[in-house]
Amino acid sequence: MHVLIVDDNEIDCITISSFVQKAGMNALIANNATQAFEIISNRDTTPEIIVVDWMMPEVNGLELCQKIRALNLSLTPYIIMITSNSLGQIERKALDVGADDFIEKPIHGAVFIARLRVGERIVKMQQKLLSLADTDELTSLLNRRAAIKACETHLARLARSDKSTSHCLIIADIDFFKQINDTYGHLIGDRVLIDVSNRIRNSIRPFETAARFGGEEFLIYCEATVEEADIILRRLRQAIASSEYSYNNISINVTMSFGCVVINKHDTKHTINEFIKKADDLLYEVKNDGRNNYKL
Ligand code: GH3
Ligand code: MG
Ligand code: MG
Ligand code: MG
Repeated sequence: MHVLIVDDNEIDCITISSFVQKAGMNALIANNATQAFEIISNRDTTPEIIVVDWMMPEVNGLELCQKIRALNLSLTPYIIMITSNSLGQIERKALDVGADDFIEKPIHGAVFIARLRVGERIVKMQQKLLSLADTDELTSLLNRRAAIKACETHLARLARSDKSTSHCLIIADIDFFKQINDTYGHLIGDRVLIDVSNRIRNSIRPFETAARFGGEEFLIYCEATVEEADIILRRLRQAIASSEYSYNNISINVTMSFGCVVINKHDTKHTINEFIKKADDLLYEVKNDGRNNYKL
């Protein structure tokens, strides 16, 4: 748990950070709003909890709190506002602009730590829900929603990159999967889906995206040139088809068909759905040509 402390007073920063450390959390210190935003926008230090002092020169705690909320961060941080007085409806104003909690100085260590724990509980619940919303329950791969989100992030990165890199988007579909269900039953069908997912996961690098896009349809997104995409596709086809799927006394041969579109920097004005459609059209051609193959 990263806790960002934003306070212009050095002594207060040290006191608060000692409580944060006592709670077993990681303290980050900013003395003003500019420093705070630098820490917040750094992926490695994005804080889950932010402790904001109300009275600060330039941007005060109230404005800072409002600005943080306007960022619409993927994880909404838990904000604790701290002030040395409670005059003029300060508490209500703090909560109104998006603070989750409000504490008056001097800070009582044990109570502050207990309040950090409240923040931690809420952040963890949020993380759990976010992860559930992005994960396919059966295969633990990303689900369709998360796949589109991840592809959009990859695409935005490609649009900004100055290198002549390219990406590839693959739509993969299990061949004659209905027959597997009809012959062996839905439960075996589900186990095949899990094993196919694991073979896909093991065929790509950890930072590349693999998702269950629909029933027995998958999406894979990699950084690759046409030549590299060809190698990836060959590896995927091979990984799926090379060995049998064995469950007790049942042995099943599974194959997959793949359609792949290579995306260059100058293509990035198109939407992800357009690339998916292209990959899907190629997949359809592979199906018509006899399956267990790929096209790009
Ligand atoms: P093709 O080679 O043309 O893709 O044929 P197919 O039989 O794989 O394609 P079709 O679209 O006819 O059948 C897909 C099947 O996938 C039908 C559906 O019942 C099954 N399916 C979809 N989701 C699941 C699931 O979560 N578990 C199981 N066991 N089956 C599923
Ligand atoms: Mg101050
Ligand atoms: Mg199929
Ligand atoms: Mg299908």
